[in-house]
Amino acid sequence: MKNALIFGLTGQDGTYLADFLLKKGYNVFGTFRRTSHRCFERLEEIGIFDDITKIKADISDQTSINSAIRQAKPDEIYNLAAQSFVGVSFQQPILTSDVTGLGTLRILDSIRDNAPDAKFYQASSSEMFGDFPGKKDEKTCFRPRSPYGVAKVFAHHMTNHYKEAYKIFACCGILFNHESPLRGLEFVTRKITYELARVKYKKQKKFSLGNIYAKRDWGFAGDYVEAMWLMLQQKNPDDYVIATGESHSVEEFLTLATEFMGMGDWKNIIEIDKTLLRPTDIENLVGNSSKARKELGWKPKTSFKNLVKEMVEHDLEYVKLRTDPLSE
Ligand code: NAP
Ligand code: F7E
Repeated sequence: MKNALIFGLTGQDGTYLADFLLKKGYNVFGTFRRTSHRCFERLEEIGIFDDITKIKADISDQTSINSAIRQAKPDEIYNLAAQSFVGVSFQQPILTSDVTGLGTLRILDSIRDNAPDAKFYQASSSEMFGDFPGKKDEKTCFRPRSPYGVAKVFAHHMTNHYKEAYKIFACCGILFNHESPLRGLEFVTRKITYELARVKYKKQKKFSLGNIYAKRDWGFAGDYVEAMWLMLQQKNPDDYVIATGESHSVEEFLTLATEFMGMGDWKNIIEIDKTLLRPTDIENLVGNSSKARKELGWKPKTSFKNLVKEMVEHDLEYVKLRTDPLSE
């Protein structure tokens, strides 16, 4: 039985990946941070909490990274841990660089000393491309437009450097936006489905959004974790773009979600709040994942429409059952 170690177990992707690896028969270890409240809601929601060995580690702390790697004795290590919210990276650029950028280097350096034969997956991001025009693939230049994007470019290059210099089997998955019912509440898709459900149940009247004209290539997180695993099963390590190849605006997502909720015109519910606009945003991000489709045999299974529908159905139940409003 193979051992897998996931940094960032408690996040959206960590939860889907843990579930996927358990189904493949892996012994799954995952890290979580010390917090003043429980952080295992997602693992509990999909019923895998008891199946994973949980290790306390923070990727800004080298000692705990080393212990996690020594304890798990991993065949495969997935680095999904990050300060992953682009908006906050403008307010906390130093923390973002430390966690999202240097955190990856700390893990790589620990692998070199403690698990040189482990295969390593790095969660790179389409945010690294910034406003480079057209469909992006593995050869497109990076022109990041946020502290988060800059930190991910650092981590991406550092991963490739360790691969070359120390022969670590390391892959970067350059993933475009991927969403799900387990998406964090501050990301725009989940914010929309969660807040709309609250309006529907009369728990609030309105909510605010920022740049609703921005377009993203939105896939389903459950489909994307399979691509992470496939990269580590190849003969040679390489980097891959993972995307649907379609982009939709925030406004389109909002319109479709409102329809699926069976609600009227969203113009009566939404206010545009200028404080939610970012100092620099990316107007349109769309990826070309031909290489992954050809070499990994991967393709997305969930359409944009079904993704929105699934998130709406989830949040209609989720909000109905909750007595403690999360956004207040
Ligand atoms: P997420 O839901 O925000 O999860 C991030 C994870 O990182 C959480 O488990 C979080 O722990 C953990 N974390 C944060 N700071 C940490 C620290 N200092 N030490 C250890 N762990 C820490 O993000 P996601 O959507 O699952 O994304 C997974 C990875 O893919 C991230 O690296 C993200 O940047 C990258 N990515 C995401 C997308 C996307 O569209 N989802 C696209 C491209 C790349 P807590 O639960 O305690 O906060
Ligand atoms: O924003 C606009 C916002 O925060 C999408 C992360 O997973 O994907 C994600 O980053 C767009 C932006 O995701 C609101 O300005 C409008 O143009 O959902 P988001 P993101 O910034 O694309 C990449 C690939 C990652 O790697 C990241 O980790 O929507 N937008 N109004 C809004 N965004 C938010 N959050 N909230 C709003 O009210």
